[in-house]
Amino acid sequence: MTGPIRSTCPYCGVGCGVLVRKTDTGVAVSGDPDHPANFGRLCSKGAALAETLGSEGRLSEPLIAGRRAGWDEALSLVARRLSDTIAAHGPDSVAIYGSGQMLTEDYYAANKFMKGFVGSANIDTNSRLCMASSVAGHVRAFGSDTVPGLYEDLELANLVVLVGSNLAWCHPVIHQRLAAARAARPGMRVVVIDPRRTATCDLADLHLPIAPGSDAAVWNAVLAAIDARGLAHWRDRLSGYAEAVEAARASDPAAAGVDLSGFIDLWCGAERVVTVYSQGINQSDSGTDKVNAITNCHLATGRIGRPGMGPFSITGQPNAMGGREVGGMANMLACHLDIANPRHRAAVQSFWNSPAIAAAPGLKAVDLFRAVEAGRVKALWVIGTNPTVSMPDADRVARAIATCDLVIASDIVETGVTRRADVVLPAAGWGERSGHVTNSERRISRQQGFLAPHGAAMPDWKIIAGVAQRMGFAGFDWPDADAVFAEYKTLSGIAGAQGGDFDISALTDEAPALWPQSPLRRGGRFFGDGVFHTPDGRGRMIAVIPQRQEVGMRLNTGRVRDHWHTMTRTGRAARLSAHIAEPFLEIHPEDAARIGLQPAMLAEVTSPGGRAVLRVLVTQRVAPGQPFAPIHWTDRNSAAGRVGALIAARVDPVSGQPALKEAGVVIRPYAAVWYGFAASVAPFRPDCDYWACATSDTGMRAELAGTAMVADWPAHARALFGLPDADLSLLSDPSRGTVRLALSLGGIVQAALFCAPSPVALSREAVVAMMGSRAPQILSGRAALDRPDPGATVCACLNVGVNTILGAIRQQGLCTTGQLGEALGAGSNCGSCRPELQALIDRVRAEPGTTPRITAAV
Ligand SMILES: Nc1nc2c(c(=O)[nH]1)N[C@H]1C(S)=C(S)[C@@H](COP(=O)(O)OP(=O)(O)OC[C@H]3O[C@@H](n4cnc5c(=O)[nH]c(N)nc54)[C@H](O)[C@@H]3O)O[C@H]1N2
Ligand SMILES: Nc1nc2c(c(=O)[nH]1)N[C@H]1C(S)=C(S)[C@@H](COP(=O)(O)OP(=O)(O)OC[C@H]3O[C@@H](n4cnc5c(=O)[nH]c(N)nc54)[C@H](O)[C@@H]3O)O[C@H]1N2
Ligand code: SF4
Ligand SMILES: [Mo]
Repeated sequence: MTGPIRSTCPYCGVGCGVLVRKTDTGVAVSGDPDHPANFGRLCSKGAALAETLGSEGRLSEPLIAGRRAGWDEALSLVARRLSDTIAAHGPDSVAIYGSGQMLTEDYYAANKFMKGFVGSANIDTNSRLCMASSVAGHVRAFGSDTVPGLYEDLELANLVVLVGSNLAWCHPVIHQRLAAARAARPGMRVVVIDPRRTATCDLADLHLPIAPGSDAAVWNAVLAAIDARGLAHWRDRLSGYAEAVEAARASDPAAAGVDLSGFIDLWCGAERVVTVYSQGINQSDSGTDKVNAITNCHLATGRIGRPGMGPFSITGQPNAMGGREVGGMANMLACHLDIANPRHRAAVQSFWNSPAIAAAPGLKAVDLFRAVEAGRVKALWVIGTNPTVSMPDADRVARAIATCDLVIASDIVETGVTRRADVVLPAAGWGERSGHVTNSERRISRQQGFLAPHGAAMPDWKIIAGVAQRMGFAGFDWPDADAVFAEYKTLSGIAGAQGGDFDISALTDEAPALWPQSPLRRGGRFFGDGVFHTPDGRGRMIAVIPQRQEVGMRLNTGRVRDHWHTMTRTGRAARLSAHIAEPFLEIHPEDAARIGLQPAMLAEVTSPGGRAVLRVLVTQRVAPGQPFAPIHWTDRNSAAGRVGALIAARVDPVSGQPALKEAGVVIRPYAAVWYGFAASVAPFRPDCDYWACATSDTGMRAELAGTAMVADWPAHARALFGLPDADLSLLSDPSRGTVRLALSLGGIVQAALFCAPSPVALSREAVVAMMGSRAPQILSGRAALDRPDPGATVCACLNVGVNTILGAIRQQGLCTTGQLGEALGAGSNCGSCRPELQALIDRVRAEPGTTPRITAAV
């Protein structure tokens, strides 16, 4: 490798450019200063990319019924069985369930394969769980799935509203750009609308902790005010204005549960306003209506498609947008063409020269897995996603997959799907293959390979093409990924000629470029001229009737800062697990008291669909009745951390997107009689009732608990760590019921276990640091364990813990994140933790004289 390779981060939809350099020990990843999404910035996840590339746990060869096979055998088998299934049961008995993390080339190949050659639109993706309501809302309002604005609009706005978006943790580089813009223009205002107080609120002038699900009532109240105050300057250019306003007037703003008047004044008073929204809006059984309640306000005022203005659906996955462009979902064709339009279908079929073209939308994710369960879909190919964790009603989905006649799984590691698959196909991961992604602002960038694929792994497009060719389909003999992209560009030109907005036929160089890139138009914003892609060219207002919200214990779910979904990649980096190492339940003190939950105890959460056991975090950040749990834990790293099992599969009737932000649950204390903490130099798999594992700097660490007493701790530990012959050091205190033990080989500590009848309080960092060292003191506790506990990591880059930070703030009287950076380094690298640092500063300021010992950073 000469000079750095330019690529794109594989995590969130911000789409940051990265530079990859070879080093003596591997590779180093840094932000690309020339990339217009991030201008050199990275968040903690992007900054740790180099640590996630290891080969441990990677799938290296195709597997047929668990047996290693060559590519030709595996692809031929898949081709034969798919052909047989289609011959016996028709095209709709086959389905692909893919991912917004597939590259555009992969998506293009999969879509062409299914819709053009298998002849079924049964190809849906995890974008159904993510962006479907935004897509449907865009199509209703604009006549096309077009994001009107650009990232720069957030910087140019006078008011930025973040609705159902935890930007600080989920799109950290945009958060940083917004924070910098606000610091430069103190007049700028930021409002956060989220029932939960998140890290994003540090930037907010106003946080509206609305009643969950009440967003439509909020935006209807804004629309009614827009109308009443004479601000609907575009009303004559729109259709449906009167009906939308009538519905808005009829809806009850009190449903929001908070006073909206200040917010309404701010919104009405700011010509330059951007409303950013994400899963708090989309993941709802009325998500499409909520999207349109927002677009209504921007359309009515004409605040769209001009600098500093517009509704902004921010995408989650690195190529969620690319998938929408390619037509990677069951109700789309390709290049924003319409599956219901015969002219569009004919154009695509003739370009593909294909024997068939799907004539009707296929099954959307929830229905797709129901059809698998019912045996109507007999062959399922899952690519780059793990529905046994991320789908609602996840246990039911796992059972459906287990009963399916033919399951094919393409992944980079073992997952809940690969374990149930008949054929496992090892995919080349990030850094091992090249192709394109499109970020939230429609910017197309390249992911560039710089490593040889692991083992026999191949890029997804090539795997799909290999199956297609073996089924006798013509048009899949691309020599490389560039050839796939070139074909796609040509098709987009045909779409453009049909009047579509998505045309990249004139995209020439590899620099990150905003679409469209057509002979007529390059990049820019959409709809600032008031002309839309609807048949009459008018923007459409939608009358929104807010749905009534159910009351009761409502579990909210979402993300944490340093993990990505099911953790197959971020889980490999110790420093990313140091921030939060265990699945948790945030719960309000009143709920905790009523249920009988103390901080750091375990809670058992049940719903009709499933069960989870989570660490209790008592906090006022959530309201009573609205506990929150993260989505990242699977059965690989926890005994019962999969919250997807708790969620009922209720969907939005328009978009088919499930309501993943709410599950009716029952919470009780988990009947643990002992709690433990374990660390080891080698991986181990606990088999006690409760456990949660994480990668550590020195190996592995785990939180444990059991519902029955253990008679012989040394024997238990030897079995747990697989160290039957190690030297044992044991310190037990029968009066307190505590046990501390270490296992060493040749004087080197291999593993340690600490147990107590209540949650174990000791410095995890100190125990972890002792693994692999000569530490005769490990059990005495005095030497290192009772050293000041740095606490859970807040700054992942420089490994600074929460207690260290609080100590410095108090003792040195620090008041700004900049001062903390100078004193401790914290927050001075990627900056992802600055919102938390600011929150800690605010906390110390608000509670003079108190010095609580804090062991969790969230
Ligand atoms: N660190 C990290 N970043 C990620 C990801 C990750 O896994 N980890 N995943 C990426 C992906 S694919 C996605 S889709 C995005 C998601 O990005 P976000 O949508 O920002 O993240 P979430 O945490 O899912 O949910 C956002 C917020 O919605 C709030 N919410 C819940 N119910 C309601 C409601 O009724 N109304 C309102 N207004 N808010 C509500 C929740 O409290 C939560 O704070 O993140 C992307 N970025
Ligand atoms: N309760 C609840 N559930 C949710 C959400 C929520 O907020 N709450 N959010 C939903 C949202 S928005 C999303 S996007 C989903 C995400 O959920 P998933 O898509 O299930 O999660 P990931 O862990 O991103 O799955 C990606 C898989 O692809 C594999 N992989 C990585 N690189 C490659 C590659 O190059 N090729 C192939 N073939 N495989 C690869 C990874 O190992 C991993 O197994 O979760 C959804 N589920
Ligand atoms: S914000 Fe972080 S996770 Fe998202 S693309 Fe940038 S570096 Fe990657
Ligand atoms: Mo997502």
